[in-house]
Amino acid sequence: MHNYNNALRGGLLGAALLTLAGCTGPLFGPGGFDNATLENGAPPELVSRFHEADSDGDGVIDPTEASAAGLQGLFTTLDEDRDRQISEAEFINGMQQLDNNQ
Ligand SMILES: [Ca+2]
Ligand SMILES: [Ca+2]
Repeated sequence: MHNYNNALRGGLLGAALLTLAGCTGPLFGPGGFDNATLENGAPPELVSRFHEADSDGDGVIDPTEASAAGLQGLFTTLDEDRDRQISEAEFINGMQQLDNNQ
């Protein structure tokens, strides 16, 4: 019953990968971060800058919105998971890191 063993190994590997992903996912994944909690701990000026840049209000800054807000130069820096959208968590964490580095 080789097939059974292979399936078992695949399942264990998948579980291990899920566990690894779970360690970093909540920081970056959409929905992994509760926005209300995030905004409570975030500097209000960054929260309002995010909402100004997110002109269609879908909760992420896309490349078009980033250009309109003058953020195109920061886009790849802020887009940590490279999904071509800047989530609120990415924006706030990224901008805070940029401020700390100045
Ligand atoms: Ca948007
Ligand atoms: Ca992203």
